Amino acid sequence: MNHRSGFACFVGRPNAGKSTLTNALVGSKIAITSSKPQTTRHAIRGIVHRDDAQLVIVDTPGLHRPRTVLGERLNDIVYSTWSEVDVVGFCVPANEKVGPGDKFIANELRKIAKRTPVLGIVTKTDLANRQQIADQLLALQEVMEFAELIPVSASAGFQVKQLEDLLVQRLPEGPPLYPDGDLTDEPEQTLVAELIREAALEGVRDELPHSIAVTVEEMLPREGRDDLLDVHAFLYVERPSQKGIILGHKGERLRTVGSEARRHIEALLGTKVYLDLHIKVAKDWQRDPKQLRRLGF
Ligand SMILES: Nc1nc2c(ncn2[C@@H]2O[C@H](COP(=O)(O)OP(=O)(O)OP(=O)(O)O)[C@@H](O)[C@H]2O)c(=O)[nH]1
Ligand SMILES: [Mg+2]
Repeated sequence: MNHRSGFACFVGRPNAGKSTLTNALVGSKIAITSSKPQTTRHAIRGIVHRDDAQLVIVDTPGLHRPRTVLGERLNDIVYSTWSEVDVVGFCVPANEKVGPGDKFIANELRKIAKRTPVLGIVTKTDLANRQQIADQLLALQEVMEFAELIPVSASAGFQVKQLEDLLVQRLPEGPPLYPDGDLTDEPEQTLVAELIREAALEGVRDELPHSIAVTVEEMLPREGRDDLLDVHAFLYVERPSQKGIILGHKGERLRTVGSEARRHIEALLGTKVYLDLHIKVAKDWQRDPKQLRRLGF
């Protein structure tokens, strides 16, 4: 049997379950997830290794109507990604109506569908009954023509393997693109910053999730110790009032965020971590190209 290798990408509205599905396929948490829209802010590659294939999944930000420069940047990432992959998965949750946002995405995808196969994926089937899932598959079929249609649940592990097979079938023949065992090509520093941002997203509402950005300034083994890593990070917000919310009463919220993030970082890196986390205000960074560049956008 010939070995296949190549790229797939998941697109869909914010919150459709793209990152959760990516993690389920890779079998490891490489992308952070949350119930807040626009959790993913860059294209994250996750790698699925099989004897007969190597499938690289590119998880992208949710496609949405942009309201800030950041929003425009996020959409640009999506457009530039799906023109470079071998197969696209269009994700729509089973428990939400197919709406104008999905129709907009379908219109965009139709432009590439001649060259690149597009699979229709109904996600989160554990949140819907059989009839709703069947109706959703029909509704999705209305918006564009798909190479395949498949319902999945990343949380329940339903049909994740089947989806993997469908994606692999669309890859060209070729040798592996990444070393055996690599689950992502994200730098450790980026993964750590994302885990901190994920912890900070927990329990915040309204505009605040969008205003949070995290940078890891330094990661160094503690001098004289080989079992402890010092991580120095900044958590950015856009306004002083937001700083107060993140800090919480006597700094209690920030401490919770820090210890939650530390737990995940220790699990990821397999070492003890001392997390030094400070809040900074970067006024309206989402709308300021100069600050966006400094934050890596
Ligand atoms: N019940 C259930 N919830 C799911 C499933 N997949 C994702 N979710 C939840 O849906 C929410 C959004 O999931 P994400 O994977 O972050 O969605 P996304 O499409 O990557 O979102 P953006 O990065 O913001 O575009 C999270 O709260 C997930 O836990 C699923 O199969 N079942
Ligand atoms: Mg995501």
